[in-house]
Amino acid sequence: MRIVAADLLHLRLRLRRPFETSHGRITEKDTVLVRAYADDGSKGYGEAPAFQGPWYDDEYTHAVLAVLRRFILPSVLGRDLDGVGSLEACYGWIAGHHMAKAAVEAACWDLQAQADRVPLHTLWGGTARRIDVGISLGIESDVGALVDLIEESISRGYRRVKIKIRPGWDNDVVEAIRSRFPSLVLMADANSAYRAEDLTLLASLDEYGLLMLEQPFASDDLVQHAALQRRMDTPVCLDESIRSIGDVSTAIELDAARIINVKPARLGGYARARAVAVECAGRGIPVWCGGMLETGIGKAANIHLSSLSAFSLPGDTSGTDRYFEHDVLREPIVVDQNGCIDVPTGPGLGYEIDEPALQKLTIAAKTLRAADS
Ligand code: OSB
Ligand code: MG
Repeated sequence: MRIVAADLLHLRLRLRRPFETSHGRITEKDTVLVRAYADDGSKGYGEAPAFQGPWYDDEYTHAVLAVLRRFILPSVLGRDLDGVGSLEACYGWIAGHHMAKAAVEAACWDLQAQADRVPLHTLWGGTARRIDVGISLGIESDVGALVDLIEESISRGYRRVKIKIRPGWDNDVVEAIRSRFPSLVLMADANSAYRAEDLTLLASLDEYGLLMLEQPFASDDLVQHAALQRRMDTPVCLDESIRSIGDVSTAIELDAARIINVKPARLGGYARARAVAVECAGRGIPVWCGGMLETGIGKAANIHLSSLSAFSLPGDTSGTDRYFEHDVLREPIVVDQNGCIDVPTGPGLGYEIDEPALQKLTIAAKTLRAADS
């Protein structure tokens, strides 16, 4: 396979509802799409779902665009690729920039799956026909608003709810939600908002029977996560801390996490995400597929990945209708009344792209070509 050209697309999508985490609130989501053209004329899509600012991790929209344009795409364009496995030889020398790399890698997987006429999950060994998903709800102005959102989510079929917490929006909120929804499968995500002195407060969340507590401390502070895990029965889950297989080994060695959030974008692509998931499953650590408020293109690939047997917990792959007014797929991704999404069976991503809609959402575009094509 040879990639002869690629469109680098910067999209801006208005969120249906502002999304607030411990880092602040966003009302629109930027994302970067790579549309890669193979020498046989086929098109593959990949998404780098970084945010406008570097608050989740150190990547952000304009950094993704710059590194793709200056380094990653030039390293790939025009090269003879023996499948996705050859990408490492092209851009393995580039440090970091996992989300940018993940977009190119996903586009290559899409091209390869289309060439083989199989859905992505077949290339990855995924076997589930439908996947369990949940919904991640942001911080609201008051608990009543969050209760309403949870009720609406349950009525739409979601059976696992994640709420965001931060100092001042934690214990009381979890207590109120738990008393209102005694049997709900509930979890909390702090996006690194806590410090060592909060250990006792966090350990007291044990009484609410959470499915897990996600990333309470800084991404580079595994020792603190281990200290908390020693003091609580609720499994600690790591998100931001996990960027490689090595990070998984360190976390397990330290008993800093008993569950891992596998995000292909953060990990640098689907091959690495799959390797992390398989490693975790082999070591008895349940995994689930996280989300980055992706468009349908990113979510579609995540659905295929989630069909691997290692993914034993519901992921943050909600229906496309919950994120944006207008998405980039012709048909929405829908969650059924059992909180499940059907894994598509068509070639590649298995969903059709709505090109006119995609174009309307694009605020900047640049085409890169192989130097010799
Ligand atoms: O930490 O999982 C996270 C959204 C933006 C940044 C970080 C996170 C999230 C979510 C929502 O929790 C996931 C989704 O529904 O895409
Ligand atoms: Mg998280």
